Amino acid sequence: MSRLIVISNRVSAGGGSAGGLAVALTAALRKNGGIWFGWSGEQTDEFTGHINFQIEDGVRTATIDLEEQDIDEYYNGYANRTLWPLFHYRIDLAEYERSFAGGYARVNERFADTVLPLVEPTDLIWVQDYHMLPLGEKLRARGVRNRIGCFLHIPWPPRRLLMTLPEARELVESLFAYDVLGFHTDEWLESFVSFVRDELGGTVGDDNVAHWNGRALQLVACPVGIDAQEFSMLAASETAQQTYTRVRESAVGRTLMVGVDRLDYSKGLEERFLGYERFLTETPKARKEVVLLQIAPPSRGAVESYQRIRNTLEGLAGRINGEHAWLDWVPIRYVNHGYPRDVLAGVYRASKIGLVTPLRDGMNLVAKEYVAAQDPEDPGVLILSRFAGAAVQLTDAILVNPHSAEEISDAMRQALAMPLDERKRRWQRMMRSVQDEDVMWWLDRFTAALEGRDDAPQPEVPQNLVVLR
Ligand code: GDG
Repeated sequence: MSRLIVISNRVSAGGGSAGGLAVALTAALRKNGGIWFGWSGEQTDEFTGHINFQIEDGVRTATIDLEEQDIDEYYNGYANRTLWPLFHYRIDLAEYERSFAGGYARVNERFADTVLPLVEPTDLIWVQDYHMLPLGEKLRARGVRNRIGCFLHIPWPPRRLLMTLPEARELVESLFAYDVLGFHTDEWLESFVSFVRDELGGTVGDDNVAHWNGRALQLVACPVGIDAQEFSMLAASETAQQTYTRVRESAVGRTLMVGVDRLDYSKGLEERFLGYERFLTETPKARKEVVLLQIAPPSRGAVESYQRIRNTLEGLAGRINGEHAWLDWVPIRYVNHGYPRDVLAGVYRASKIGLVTPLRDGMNLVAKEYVAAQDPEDPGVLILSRFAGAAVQLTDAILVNPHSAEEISDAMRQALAMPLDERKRRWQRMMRSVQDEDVMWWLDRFTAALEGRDDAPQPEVPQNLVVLR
């Protein structure tokens, strides 16, 4: 394979504490050579285009600093106050400001200008996510003729929602500068197709190639996975085992339910707490037999909607605990900081119920990590939102509508009562999917499409997927 130039908002080369995605991209870059390019996360008084090169875990990284105005308008602005809410179907939270759109365009130009001298003619360029959607177009405008692909890690919104964005049309048109555009699921891909057909007047064939204005864009649905093997090993590590024992002991014989999510309104935490409250009210018998541990490291604290969700959750956890706690039992343990991955693996394994109930999620890797960390002889039950991309693959989870407190409450009762043989049967099927369609599988499929190879491994389609489509 040719050298890869990976471009993403932030660069996180390395294994260890980095997520599966970073591990996979690091592995690909180490194998094929190349560069991982992005924002350093640092602020500078004046943007100079200075690139800081480093070697991290055998991978060459190149980062740039951004000005305060860039960070406000591009990162906190267009990326996280406009596109993130809109693409998660939350037009009530989306803010449409021309200054944000301007900052987004400017930073993408800056990325294009600085990465340009690093690109060699045979390199494959792979842009990651919603921060950099117009980058392909900016690179083409600078004469880049390489194969360029883009993978979107979040959902693609339905056409009518996207139409609320003042720059919707030009944003979608700019995507035709890419050779390949990847989504996690067919649902997101179909929403994109609907926009191309009905708003741009383009065409999309059975081969999923979109045509518009003389350009051809290959669309692929390619669900990201985790490094399942690594995660199962983490779950067997000493730290994980110590954590397992500690967490189990602290639950004193009660069933532990766990949620691990960035503190984000898309993750459905408020609705999850309300579903749990409903369960506590409706199930007095089971009440003191369970504990909910919610780990929610804060993110994007500079954005007001994130400050609001944090306050709401604190209030809600306080109310539920105040109302239902007993002398020796507190129903919700709500933790606002992050833990190393091996600790998380131990927590997942100690929890007989995994709660992954986003209102909308491109994929959701926590669901897959929970499955990979289970004890095959006594696996836990995954309660999963129908609106996470992961629900297409993990059909043996208890699938719920996260907006319905009743469904969440019912699912909790069903999970608590589930016999061991059913838990094993469901887990084995989910584990097979997590292992077979892991992060390297995703990487191979996307890069095969980017290279224009037609030997890309195809997804295994479970029988019941037909219904979901
Ligand atoms: C986006 C899309 C898509 C969480 N808490 C801690 C911690 N985490 C790790 C998890 C997991 C990752 O963060 C979160 O990944 P998700 O997939 O659940 O969600 P997003 O961050 O929203 O990611 C999503 C993903 O991109 C990939 O394409 O699946 O749909 O929204 O790996 O374990 N990690 C550590 N400590 C924590 O406390 N170390």
